[in-house]
Amino acid sequence: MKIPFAPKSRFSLAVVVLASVPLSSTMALAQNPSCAALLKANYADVTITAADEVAAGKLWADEPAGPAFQRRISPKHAFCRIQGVIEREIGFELWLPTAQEWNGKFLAGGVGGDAGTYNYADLPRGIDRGYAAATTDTGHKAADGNWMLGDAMRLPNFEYRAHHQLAVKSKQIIADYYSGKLQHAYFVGCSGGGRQGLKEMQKFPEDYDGILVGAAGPKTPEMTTRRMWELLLRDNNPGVMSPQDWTLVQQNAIQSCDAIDGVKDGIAENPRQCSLNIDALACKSDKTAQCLTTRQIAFARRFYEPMLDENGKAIDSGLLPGVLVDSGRSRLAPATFGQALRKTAEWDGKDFSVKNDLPAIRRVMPDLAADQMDISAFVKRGGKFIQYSGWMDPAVPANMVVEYHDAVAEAAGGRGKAAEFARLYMIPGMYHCAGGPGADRFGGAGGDGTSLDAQHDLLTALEQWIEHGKAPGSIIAAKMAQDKVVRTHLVCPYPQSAHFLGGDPDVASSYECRNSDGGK
Ligand SMILES: [Ca+2]
Repeated sequence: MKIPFAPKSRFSLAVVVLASVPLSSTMALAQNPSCAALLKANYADVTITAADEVAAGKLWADEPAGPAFQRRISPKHAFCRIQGVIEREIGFELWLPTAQEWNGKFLAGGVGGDAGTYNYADLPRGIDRGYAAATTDTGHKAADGNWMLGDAMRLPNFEYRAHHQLAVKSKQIIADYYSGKLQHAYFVGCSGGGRQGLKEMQKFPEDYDGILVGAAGPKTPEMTTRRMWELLLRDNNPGVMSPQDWTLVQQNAIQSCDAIDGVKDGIAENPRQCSLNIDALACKSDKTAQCLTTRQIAFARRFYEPMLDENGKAIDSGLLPGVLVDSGRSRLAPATFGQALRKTAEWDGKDFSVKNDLPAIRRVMPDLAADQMDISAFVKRGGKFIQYSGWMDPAVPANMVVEYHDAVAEAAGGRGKAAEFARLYMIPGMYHCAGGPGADRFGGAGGDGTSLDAQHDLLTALEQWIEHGKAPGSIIAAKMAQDKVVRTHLVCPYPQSAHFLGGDPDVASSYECRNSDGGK
């Protein structure tokens, strides 16, 4: 169904008017389509609950300073804000720039964790770049801690359906609103939002031309199992390791490899070259802040080694040396194994078993995994795919991200083939999506880079690749403090990493990209 105004006839009327007025009046031609009229629009399975004109810079009150992806930013440009529901529960927002400012493109923003919220960082970013931009809560609200026990569609909506629906419905509304052809569609997201992007690329290759995802866990069932296993391991062994002890393990590992990149700065460019070296930390006599007991060493080692099931079978590749073991409590893991699997909100974790629970969750949530290696359908359409992740991410193990990239490359016929459509940037010293000692601002999900060119902003790099055939190379990431750049760093496309050449270690131009074997 079309919305109840006829943009085409309106525009032809404008052309008639144009013929009889001076040229300077043509700016008035591209009037905005009616935002309010969308309230009465009729799209199958879509309920539009609000359609409001928002003036430039007037969406939210000022937000306190913090990482861009946690802020709610008011677009600097006016737009039409649509809020609505797809099917029964898939909440969504679609923001439409003015007809004059629309760049002919669509940008969707994913949301992380257990979703239930909107991506209010990439939507304003999209509007200010001229995109029609959309986001979905994936079919439930974060305020409902027991959402997995509700409507039967919530699990498949969360796994993959909501974002496909968002893409399909948004494209229909955009086409009608502007009465114009959509040129390109992009997806950006981090963490759970990254997984949503992988899923779109794998399952609905026609939805997006460009996918930009960070900290995207392809093997989410295994990753969620690890989160649960870690959580229970800590709960069942309270106080074995203090936060200072974990930091000791981390710093000891970083020291083993820090200088390999040419500069001892506390950051390992490629932590795959590091060793855990944990036995060297054994106390000679009494426990001090600088050493660990035998029990502590055995306990800590389990977090870094591959997770084993009850039969001793390795389920993953473990955490890299130098990663600080996360002491946070996942909400998603207990909900997945309690609510989704055992259909209860009261699960205490006592009967958790890696051997049984991992296959069970694969059965109950068959589309939670986003590890399809063959993405040829996406590639054949001209699709391009940029992935990034923090080498020091404790939640989405870096090994898992790298292994997926390698598997996609292998399925495509080798690294050379994969380079035609895929890039992976592993960010030294960065934690989950952002944060950590490394430079973490480069225009991934959550906000623009320090300038809108392909070297400082990954979304621009993806646009350039798709729209102008310019393949991305190394990028320059910035470390921010109080909204000022305090350091820049060269980030190389995997499998390369940056090597220090001399000069100021806090400036990207003091580095060059090399392969791990030293070659360029
Ligand atoms: Ca270093």
